[in-house]
Amino acid sequence: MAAAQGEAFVGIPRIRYEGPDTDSMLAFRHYDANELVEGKPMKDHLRFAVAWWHSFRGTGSDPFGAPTMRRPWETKGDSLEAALDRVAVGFEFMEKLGVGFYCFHDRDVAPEGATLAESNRHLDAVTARLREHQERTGIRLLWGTANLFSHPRYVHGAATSCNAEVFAYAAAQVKKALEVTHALGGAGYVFWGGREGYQCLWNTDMKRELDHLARFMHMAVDHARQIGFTGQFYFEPKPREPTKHQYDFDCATCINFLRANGLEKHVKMNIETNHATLAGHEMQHELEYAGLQGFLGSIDANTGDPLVGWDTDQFPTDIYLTTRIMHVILKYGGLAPGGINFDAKVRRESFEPVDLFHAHIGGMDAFARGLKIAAAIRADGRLDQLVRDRYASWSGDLGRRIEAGSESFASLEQAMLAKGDAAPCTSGRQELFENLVNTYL
Ligand code: XUL
Ligand code: CO
Repeated sequence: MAAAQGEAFVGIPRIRYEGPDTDSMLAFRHYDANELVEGKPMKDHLRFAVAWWHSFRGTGSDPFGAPTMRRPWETKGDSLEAALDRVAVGFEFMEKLGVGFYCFHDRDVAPEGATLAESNRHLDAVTARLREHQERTGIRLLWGTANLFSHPRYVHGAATSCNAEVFAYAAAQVKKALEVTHALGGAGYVFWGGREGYQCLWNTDMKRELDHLARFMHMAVDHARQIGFTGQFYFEPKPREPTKHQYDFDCATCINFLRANGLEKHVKMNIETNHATLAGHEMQHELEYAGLQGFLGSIDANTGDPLVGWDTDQFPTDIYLTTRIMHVILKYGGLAPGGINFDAKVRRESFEPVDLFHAHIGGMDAFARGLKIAAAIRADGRLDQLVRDRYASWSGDLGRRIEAGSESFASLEQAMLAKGDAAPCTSGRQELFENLVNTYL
């Protein structure tokens, strides 16, 4: 195949659904964008997004080694010109992959300048370019965010810095990031803690830092209202890394923070698999917890390595994991306006451009299978019925009265004194439940 002018991913075709029997490794076996599941096209259930930072800025460097990625189009360093050229590369990738969305931090798409004003000019120039490509391709921005953690000014955090001018700078940066997200028609805006946390409690005024974080988020919400941005705000939990303790530890911590500070109407959760496991939770737990509280917003899809204790941000290929995720998402009515952002990076050993395709195809197929399996579990209804059976006593007289609030300790004491003991419990049948789930895989 002849390379189109300026083509970056030479020789890679548009990735198509070819079904499970295809021999091609550059095809979808399970993700068929328009196939209906529970009456809705797969693309609308899954709303896949590519993370600009990992896919187009990831270098493959790690704490022990230099960059490894071979990216033939990266010839102009971290300049504005390079950032502008990279937009075409990113959109070529997303068009060939067939995803509908992308996500970025301000500093992924445009380089930091010598001053805030210069950084803003860079961002404006790249935004114009992004907009052209969005219009050309129909690919949309799922969410934008600001990088408030890489620059040395953010050494002590941004909104929770001990330095008030750093707070002010971060506010200016988020103001601009919101405006750019709005200009690009972004469906959301994410707050991830970055360095909002602490390394040592002896030098930390936690109350003050948390108050500042809340003030910061209120200012963001106010500014969004002023500029007419109606996208969804998200808070992304992560328990640690880079700080020893991040204030956005897990969903329960974040939701408490939002409620305690009057932000609950404005902000939902953006839940990342590897962050959930770092917090000692399963992803299913985090989704379920956010869902039952009405805070399920969007997800950052990736996975960790059970033998490596940090945020390895690997592409998810485990169908059991994606089944669990999609089962909760279907239960709570879907993610829109959120979606599934692959906050994942190819391994530093996978340094060729084609590896970016293998990684995303694998993740998309894993989620497509998870979606179909979860829908089959729901259509069959046996799992739900078993759960309902387990709680059957709560549909009896006594259970209903307790749930309705018409019993008290005194009335329950009377009932149990009269009976002498509670009815015997039935088996939890965990193994049966687990075996049943495996029958759909
Ligand atoms: C970091 C992380 C971030 C957020 C956006 O672990 O997940 O990339 O998703 O700032
Ligand atoms: Co993330």
